[in-house]
Amino acid sequence: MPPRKPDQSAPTPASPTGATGRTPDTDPRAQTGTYLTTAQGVRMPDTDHSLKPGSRGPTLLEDFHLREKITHFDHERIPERVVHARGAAAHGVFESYGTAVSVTKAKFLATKGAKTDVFVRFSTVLGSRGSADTVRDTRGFAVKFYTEEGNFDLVGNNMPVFFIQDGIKFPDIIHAGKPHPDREIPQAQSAHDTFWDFVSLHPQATHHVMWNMSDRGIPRSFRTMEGFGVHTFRLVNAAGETSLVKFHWKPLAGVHSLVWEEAQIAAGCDPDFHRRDMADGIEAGAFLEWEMGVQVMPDDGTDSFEGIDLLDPTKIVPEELVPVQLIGKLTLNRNPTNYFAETEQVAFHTGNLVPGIEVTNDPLMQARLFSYLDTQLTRLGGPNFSQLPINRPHCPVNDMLRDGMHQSAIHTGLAPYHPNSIDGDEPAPADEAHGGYVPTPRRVEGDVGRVQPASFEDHFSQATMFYRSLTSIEQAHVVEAFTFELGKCYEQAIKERELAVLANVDAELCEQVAAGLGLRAPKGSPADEVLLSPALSQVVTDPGPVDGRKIGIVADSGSDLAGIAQLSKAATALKVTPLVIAPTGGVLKSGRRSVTIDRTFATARSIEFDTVVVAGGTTSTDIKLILLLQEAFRHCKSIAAWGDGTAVLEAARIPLKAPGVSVAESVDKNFTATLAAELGKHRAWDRAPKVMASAVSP
Ligand code: HDE
Repeated sequence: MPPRKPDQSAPTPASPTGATGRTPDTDPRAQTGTYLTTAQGVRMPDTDHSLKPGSRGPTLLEDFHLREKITHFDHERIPERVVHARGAAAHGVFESYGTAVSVTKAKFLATKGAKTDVFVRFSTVLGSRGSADTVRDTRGFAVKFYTEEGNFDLVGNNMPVFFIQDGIKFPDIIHAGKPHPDREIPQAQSAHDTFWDFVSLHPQATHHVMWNMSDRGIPRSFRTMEGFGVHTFRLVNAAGETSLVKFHWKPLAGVHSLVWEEAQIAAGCDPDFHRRDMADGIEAGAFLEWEMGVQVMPDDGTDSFEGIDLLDPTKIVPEELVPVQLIGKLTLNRNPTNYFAETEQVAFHTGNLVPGIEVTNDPLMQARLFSYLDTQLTRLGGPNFSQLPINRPHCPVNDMLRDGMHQSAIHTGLAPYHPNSIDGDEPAPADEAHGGYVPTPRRVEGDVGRVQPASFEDHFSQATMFYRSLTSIEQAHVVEAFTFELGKCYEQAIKERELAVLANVDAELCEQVAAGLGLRAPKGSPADEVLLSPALSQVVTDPGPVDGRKIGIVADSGSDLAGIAQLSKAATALKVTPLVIAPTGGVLKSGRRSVTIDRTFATARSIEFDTVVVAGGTTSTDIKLILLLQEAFRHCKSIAAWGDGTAVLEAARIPLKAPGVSVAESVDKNFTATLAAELGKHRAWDRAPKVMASAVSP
């Protein structure tokens, strides 16, 4: 073979901000040099005044600095994602337990102890990029694994099922869920006519709608969300044996949600509630953690398991039938440096697969395999977005793709085609033995038609299973959510049609929603007996971990500062953030002790705290504090006080004997242990029936 041309030496590498490797500062994330320059590196003496003839003259076209500055600004935005526009992300690591070796040859899963870099983006589906975090919606849970065999993207959600069974309906459901096309309202909501028009006309959406109307639609935090790959994947092990698999993410912090009123308050008080929570948690060392799990079903040629069609994305396989086996741990431990460069420009794609992980014929999955790359060509402005730092694989790439907008690689060689006799016939195709992605043969045959299997026609049995597997408080929340959302619709026919759908899920559910709407409950034919799946409920009786939670400590000038210091220390040791709330900002002092105030009564709102504790000696009864305590009580959060701080609770009319209300003489080990246990249960749900029935003050 002739050698490569001798004059094709590599150019001196320079980062996008001019680092050439010759300066001490070669970090491509950083700006280089200390002087202000143009994009061409020319130093500028003034960036505050445009170039004019005389101080009152018009601006000159020759002002290259002005033109460059404004032109670049004019193009700072890229199209937001058509769905999942609102998102937040973090870097981390995935460590394999090695237990998946029996089902997959994918090295990052099969090798015990293997550590793989990841970037994970969480999102809502419907809202625009600037919409609120806490709206009722499905959440995206997209994980990019930078494996040694190439990038694998698991582009999942926090719910295991989807609204539609065939990807061709995706534009329809999204057009229905997005704001109305005339006034562009409501933003980031499903509580409007077009959404309920669509889902009431599509019984296939029922199961997913049940999840959205449940507490899963309003997560407490990204760290308390479960994640699901949704579709069934085909995994292949080193011996070539295949299995059908559903992916799960199990949060170590447990699965917890907001209550609806909290979600609504947060949407106004802190629209960044979830992204702030994640960023603050990581900064405080309370990393977000999940275990990855798989449900493994035999690949026996039927693509189904015990009567459940595994190609139907509106169905789950209950964990009681097929347990989730844990195969690794994900830890998110680093915040992005730049939102746009990383979170906005990251491009996930269900077609980013590595050897050992394959797709199935799920018709929703099939459409996704087309959609992601396609949408990204527009969103990221051309075909070279895989070269962006956040999208680059962390393994060798030699792809023969050339040119195109924003090409940033300087390819050498003359023969980007295969085979060639000029560039040493490189790159060489890799067979399976050399790590090539060789799909397992799967036979496909049939008469072409716009058809679906009969097994896709059961739309209700799993919706019924989901509802009946919830605890009574969770069911009450589902009833409230349906009543709220349908109550926001104007068209009577839509409400009635959705009630007819609910009548096929559960008669009592339908009756309660109908009562709330002031309508008659239609008769349906819900399943009498369904398998119950306790794993679907998120209410816990045993306290779980409390990492990343927030405790509000109410104090004023008379408070017991030693007790506050002790409580803060105990909280910090549990990776819980203590925040002192006082009438004004500044510092509280007593003798030689001082405590910094984190929030004032004006800046604090109950939604920020998982627990509120009134310090001994506190006497303030400011109306904003009373409101804060009453909200925390209504939202079934644990509330506590020590010493004469209990008087403040009484002023807020909080019954000291109500479930989840703890009082003590002083801060001691018992008191902090009780608080940790209450916090670990997430809410005092025993309080809920009375609160909901307005049977207790406030
Ligand atoms: Fe997506 N989806 N989707 N989706 N999806 C996108 O890709 C699409 C579906 C999911 O944080 C888009 O780059 C179709 C199911 C997440 O960047 C787009 C269908 C699930 C994210 C797209 C589905 C998802 C997206 C928009 C039906 C859960 C955000 C921008 C066939 C398993 C990823 C983009 C991120 C984003 C298409 C259904 C999850 C348009 C056609 C089911 C988490 O390509």
